[in-house]
Amino acid sequence: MSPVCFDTIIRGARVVTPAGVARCEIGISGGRIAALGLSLGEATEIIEAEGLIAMPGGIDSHVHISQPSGPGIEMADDFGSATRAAVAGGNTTVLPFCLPEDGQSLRVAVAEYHAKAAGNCHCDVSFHLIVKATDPVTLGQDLPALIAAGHTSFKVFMTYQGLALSDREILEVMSVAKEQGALVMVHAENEDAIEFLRDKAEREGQTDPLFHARTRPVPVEREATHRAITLAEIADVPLTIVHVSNGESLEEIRRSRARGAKVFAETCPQYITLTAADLDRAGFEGAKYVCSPPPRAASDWEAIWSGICNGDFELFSSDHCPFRFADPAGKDAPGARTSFRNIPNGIPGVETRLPILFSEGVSKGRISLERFAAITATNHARLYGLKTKGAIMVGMDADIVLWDPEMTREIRQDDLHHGSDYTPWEGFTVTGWPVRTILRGETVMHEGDVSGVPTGAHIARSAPEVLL
Ligand code: DUC
Ligand code: ZN
Ligand code: ZN
Repeated sequence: MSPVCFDTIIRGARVVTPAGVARCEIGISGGRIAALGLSLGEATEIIEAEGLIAMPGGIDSHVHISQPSGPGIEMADDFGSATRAAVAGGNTTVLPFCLPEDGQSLRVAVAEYHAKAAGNCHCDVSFHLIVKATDPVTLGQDLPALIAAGHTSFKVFMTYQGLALSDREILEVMSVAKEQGALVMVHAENEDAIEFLRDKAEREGQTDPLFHARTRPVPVEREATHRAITLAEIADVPLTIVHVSNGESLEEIRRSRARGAKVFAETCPQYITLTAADLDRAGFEGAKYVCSPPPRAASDWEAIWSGICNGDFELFSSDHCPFRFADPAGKDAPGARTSFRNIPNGIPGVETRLPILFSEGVSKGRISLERFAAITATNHARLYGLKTKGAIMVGMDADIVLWDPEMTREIRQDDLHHGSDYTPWEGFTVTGWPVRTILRGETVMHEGDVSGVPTGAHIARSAPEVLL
């Protein structure tokens, strides 16, 4: 019998599979994982990976790219720069949100996002929808058509003027999700409470970046988390609470699960590494850390870690929402220095999500390699209907990232690939670094060099696994 000939064999790595960690070779053919075994034979390309760990390529299911951000404000990343940063950070798929401009239909917005992404992506992409209008065309025509075309998840907001939906509207959206087979994601913060606190802070002259955090305290998020889950129970749908920042909101999620609610939870690096004190840095530096929900207290890190370690969080995403700092189209927007209200809301993080969790989680012994793979890739694929992604298994897309678990580096803006001019993690030391990213069998990043050719594709998604 002639030896099997693969396109590529990865040899010598410890391989993280859903069945555990194995020392084996990975045979790749036609962009898919064709075999896992001890001695696979011949291949056109052999990747020697002795001392490295082979993980499923990261899936970051919460990023914002080229999103409309208000008059005169521009996101720091387009699809080229965001996905270049994504693969440099060990990701092979990202799920950005599609936000319609005011008055624009969701269908037209999705078509525009496809046009912006086409031919420019270094990793695969698929869009969540943001539902900000609940008119009959959006709910009765656009959403069903877009879900049928593979956009099987959407986010609703409980905060921000122009975006926040009422409870009734959220129920209407949830009922479309139930009928059409999609998963609802919720940004849970109480808009009225925030506006009350913001007006009061401004009246009292408390306008520095820190007051972004002070006017969005934990109860604002905890109450909305409870309400979102209650609405989902009334509508009888599962839901994802995104960017959970604190222990009290997580407690609401735990209590709801104990009574049978189907709730999934996501957290992000900022909630285990940053605090509200970062928004109080000298000068205008605090603006670099303005995001919502805001970073909390160090005591909340422990609560979030308990949820990461014990499985309460299915998802660890970046919430990459990048603005430039020294830029009037970014954090230094007109009025931003006179009130926190005018500071664009969001921080960059798609490139640093995985190294931060690997270092703080795996290298420090808090979580296993298997749990890392689950919350950075496998669960994202299952929850959001990416059938061929998220696991090193025969038949899956050969989306693989090779980690050097011993490499220690300082995160530095100068080394990053994103379009922002700063990172909130400047000088943060990590142990464990992604050294090669492989997308559908092809190396797209090696030792920090990202391939010049953007080979990423749009992926139409199936129904989320929880709905099947
Ligand atoms: N919510 C997000 O998910 N990202 C950035 C800003 C926000 O409010
Ligand atoms: Zn949000
Ligand atoms: Zn977000």
